[in-house]
Amino acid sequence: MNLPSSVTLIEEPAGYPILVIQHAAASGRIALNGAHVMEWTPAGETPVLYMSPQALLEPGKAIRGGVPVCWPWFGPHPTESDKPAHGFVRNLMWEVGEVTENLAGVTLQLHLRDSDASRAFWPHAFELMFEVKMGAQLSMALHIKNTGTEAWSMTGALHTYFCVTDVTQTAVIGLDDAFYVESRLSPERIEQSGPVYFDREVDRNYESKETVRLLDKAGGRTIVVEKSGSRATIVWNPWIEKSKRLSDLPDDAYPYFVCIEAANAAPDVVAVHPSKEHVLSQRLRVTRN
Ligand code: TA6
Repeated sequence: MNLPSSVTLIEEPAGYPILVIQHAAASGRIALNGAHVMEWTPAGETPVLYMSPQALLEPGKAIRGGVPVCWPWFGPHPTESDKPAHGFVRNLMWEVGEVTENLAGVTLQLHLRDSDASRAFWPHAFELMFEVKMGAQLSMALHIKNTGTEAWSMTGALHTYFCVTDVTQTAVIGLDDAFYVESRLSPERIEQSGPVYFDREVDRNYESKETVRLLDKAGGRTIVVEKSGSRATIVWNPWIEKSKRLSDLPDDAYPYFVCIEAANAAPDVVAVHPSKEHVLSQRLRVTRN
């Protein structure tokens, strides 16, 4: 593995490889388990991605925080409840491809293709290439290629956990007038009016392609989330009761993060034909209020 000077590979804990980025523009960490961006801290900023202090760092387990890569389905498996939520690629070990650096930051490519392990969950042939550009901004692009002979359909998400200082003083701006469904509880489409605020569990799938802003009023900053290849934006905070049900999240952690997820989620289901590619991507940046 040929790594530039600002990137090192560690095992922490043993048997759990993590790429550590220390660049003048930003620092960060990416676990090879799930090609999971765990940390991104632009120079002069505080961490942008939330990581649970109880996150499990074990091969085959999803990490509570950072940016879980959810694919080839978002949420529960549509028909088979015994399959893992949010697909299986966040639980598999990815391979490191090209890693380069320049004055702006570091570009890392990670790869995953179908295998006996993947076929245990999903019968199709695929190649994924996840490209992460880490610097003053953070860009992530999931390149999804159908290497088989028949078309298949997918959903997925870049399930990003953002640090906030106080979720009750936080708003998501940019979804005004978009329709959403809540928590998969009901198919009722509700129209958003104004910013999204948090005073209960919020678990919404918005029909939106738009850039959104996460206004962390108490923290004095705004995180801008631009995206492409996505017509669904998921907004989630578990609030009190759901937090208690998540063993890898402290009960009192819910005030300190919001998930905003660039997604392909029903009704935004994507068909990929043989030799064709779909790209789901997002770009994050931080501004001071
Ligand atoms: O993106 C929101 C959501 O679908 C919530 O319903 C909640 O389940 C969250 O994902 C976390 O899912 P996970 O499988 O990572 O615990």
